Amino acid sequence: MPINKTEKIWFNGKLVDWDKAQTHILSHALHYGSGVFEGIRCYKTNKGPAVFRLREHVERLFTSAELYFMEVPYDVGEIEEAVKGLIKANKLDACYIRPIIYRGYGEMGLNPLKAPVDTAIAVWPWGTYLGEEGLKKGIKVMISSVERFNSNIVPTRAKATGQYINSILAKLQSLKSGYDEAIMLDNRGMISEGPGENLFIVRDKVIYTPPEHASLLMGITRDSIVRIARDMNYEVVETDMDRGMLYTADEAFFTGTAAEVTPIREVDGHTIGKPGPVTLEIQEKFFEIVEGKDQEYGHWLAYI
Ligand code: PPE
Repeated sequence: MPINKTEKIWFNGKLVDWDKAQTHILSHALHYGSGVFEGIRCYKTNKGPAVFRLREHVERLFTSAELYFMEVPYDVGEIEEAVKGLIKANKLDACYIRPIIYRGYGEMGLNPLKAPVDTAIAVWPWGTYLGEEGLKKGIKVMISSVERFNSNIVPTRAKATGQYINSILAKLQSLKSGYDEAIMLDNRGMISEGPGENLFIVRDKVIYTPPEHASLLMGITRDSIVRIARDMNYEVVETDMDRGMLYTADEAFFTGTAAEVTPIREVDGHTIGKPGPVTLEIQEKFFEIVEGKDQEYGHWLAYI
């Protein structure tokens, strides 16, 4: 998806011009994937721009850094303020937010401890991740033969740049096979998640989603949807799922910061159908909440 250029980028504590936010080609992270990042969204509300669950995202960023022994010269509060200040400086009322902490230029080789740790935050207006049409009508997915890594390979709790080559392979396989997106299985053959999304299914009005031990990233949208659905009196069950459970689901949808709530209409040629009532109800509620129209969840929004 194209990046829509804005004016400023926050880079190691300073606001720099977009085109000047550059790094050396011998940066450690470019060679070894030694960076951690977040994807956060800021929505337009009638009280101005508001960032959805900013605290939780920044905390996950620090958890990711810790898992890779990265010493971050900022704290959670400073990064939160930096995000807000940057959105203000770029005069945006809605945007995607991409903080990244990475091992920079100075050392080569697998011991990264002496390489500098650089921190940057970029913000730009970003549309629907899986297409406007996908969000409305649902997408076509395949179960990929690319297996999801497990936590004995790389920490599944971390959102590290290098970990995404696994996702990219699954995604490309699905695109080259004529699908919109992939679903990956874990090392036991149980359903894990999409390359950049968590998965939910609905059966007889009960909502199911794979558990953390299925090697998935514990999505903040996933957590939000579980809570929203329970507040709407749905039963939500975290359980291992095999592919048959997915193929025969009444409804299925992906969640994620970028993907928001995207319905799935087909898996490996099995028709799930057009977005169903539970998916649509949850999707509608999600957008009401992020757009500041539901006071009950007001504490999830950080106003600029
Ligand atoms: N699983 C993975 C592997 C993942 O990357 C994401 C977010 C999720 C689940 C959902 O997590 P959350 O956003 O906290 O609900 N993927 C981010 C990056 C996507 C990209 O293409 O880059 C995102 O949605 O921002």
